[in-house]
Amino acid sequence: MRIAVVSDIHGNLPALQAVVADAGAVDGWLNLGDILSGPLWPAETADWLMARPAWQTMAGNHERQLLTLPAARMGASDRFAAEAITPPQRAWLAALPAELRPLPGMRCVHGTPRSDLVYLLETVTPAGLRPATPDEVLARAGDVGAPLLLCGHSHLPRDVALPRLRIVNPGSVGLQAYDDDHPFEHVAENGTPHARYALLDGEDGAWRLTLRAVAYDWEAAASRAEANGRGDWADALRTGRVGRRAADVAA
Ligand SMILES: [Mn+2]
Repeated sequence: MRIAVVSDIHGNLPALQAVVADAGAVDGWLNLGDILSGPLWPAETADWLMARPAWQTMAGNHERQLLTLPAARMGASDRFAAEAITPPQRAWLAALPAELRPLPGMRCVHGTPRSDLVYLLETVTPAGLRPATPDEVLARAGDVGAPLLLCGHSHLPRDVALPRLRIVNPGSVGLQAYDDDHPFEHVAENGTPHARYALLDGEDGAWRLTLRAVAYDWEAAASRAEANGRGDWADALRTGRVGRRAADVAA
């Protein structure tokens, strides 16, 4: 059995299509949320996913935010997506579950089992982002009830093996770097513009993981971000590193 895992697509449809082409024939797709928000192709990405009902898709914090926050309190990425999507697309988002249990022994969350805003495998400090310690990971994970936990949110591909729990973050399909100021200023950077995702091969809990990095037309995505006033996204899409900061470009 081969399962493909994606997360944090963020409206980057060409990156998603390149990932799908790279994966080839698989037995299932899991999508861990943060699907549309950003200055790229939110409506087109929604249509593409809505046409694939066999995919198991869940919501992330950005789906929750763009469905529930008043426009004045939304960040620029959520606002762009909220203004771009149609009522049927909004209804599709609203019906997405907040987590998935796609197979026995496998559980999927966006951030941690308790929060879609907390990184599971990284810790934010006043000095920036660092890998979480095993004790921090276990405290945030709680009683997972499954030996394999899949998570997203930080955009950083990781495979962390603890004594009775393996945690995999497939990385982000659509955005390889960003900056954030909660609870402290920090950046997440993968260092190259390639779309990230994961393949799981195996049966009955003995999964073999492959973390993939896929080339796509990131210049087209960066140009679109630039045209939509998001130089921070354009820099991140072209390089996988933070250049211009979100606070410096977002209205
Ligand atoms: Mn997220």
